[in-house]
Amino acid sequence: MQTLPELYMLNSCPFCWKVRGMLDILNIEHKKIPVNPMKAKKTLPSAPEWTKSPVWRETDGEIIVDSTPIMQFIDQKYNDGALWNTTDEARRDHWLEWLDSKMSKATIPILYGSLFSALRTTRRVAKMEKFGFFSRQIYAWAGFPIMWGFIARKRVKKDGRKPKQLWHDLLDEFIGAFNDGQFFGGESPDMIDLVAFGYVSSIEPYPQFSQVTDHKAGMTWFKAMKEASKA
Ligand SMILES: N[C@@H](CCC(=O)N[C@@H](CS)C(=O)NCC(=O)O)C(=O)O
Repeated sequence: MQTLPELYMLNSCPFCWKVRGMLDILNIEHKKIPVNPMKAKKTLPSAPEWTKSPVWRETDGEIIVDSTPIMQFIDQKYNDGALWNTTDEARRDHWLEWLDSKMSKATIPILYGSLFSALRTTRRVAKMEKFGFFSRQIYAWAGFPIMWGFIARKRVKKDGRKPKQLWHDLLDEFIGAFNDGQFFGGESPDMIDLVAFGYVSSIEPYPQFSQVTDHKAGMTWFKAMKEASKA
């Protein structure tokens, strides 16, 4: 009998961090179930239709997939939709789309964009994940050429900016969209803050995060978000 809702997740997955930030801020008791990406088809309750992480499973067995819909579901069920509700839907929808298309694509360049950073990241990932020893080794050593060789290099080249510059530009743009208050949502965070917080948090465990921490306004917001999730 499942007594708590479950989050199927991967520590290295930025989309999972989006949901994790929301669970922290709303203080929702849940169980985290690590997913071994090489066994996702067997582990995820949404398979075979959906084999990506995160997946959310309610205690009554209801399954929700895809990070943004999961966040909307959780906000609705546990929080009366207060994080999603706004008086300016066009602004919210525009920035949600911006985050899920632009910021989401910036995590791979900073983590895997150079040979050295890709090596550091894959080894850190292998340490951080909870799946078995052999899977972790395969992930670390096979993941590295895939992430660096095929995905990250292409993305960095296409963008033309160094990953650090890309992040500073993104944070300038995001913080520039704030009205009054220290959050996108004003005096307190809203769904858009949480989506951005998830993407930024997903790079925090890695040494490359130091390239982001010298963005002053970005870090002031990031720290305020952390405080909000502890409160
Ligand atoms: N749009 C999805 C993307 C999720 C996603 O791509 N997750 C990755 C891990 S970071 C994954 O599970 N990839 C495996 C696959 O694509 O089969 C979301 O926001 O949840």
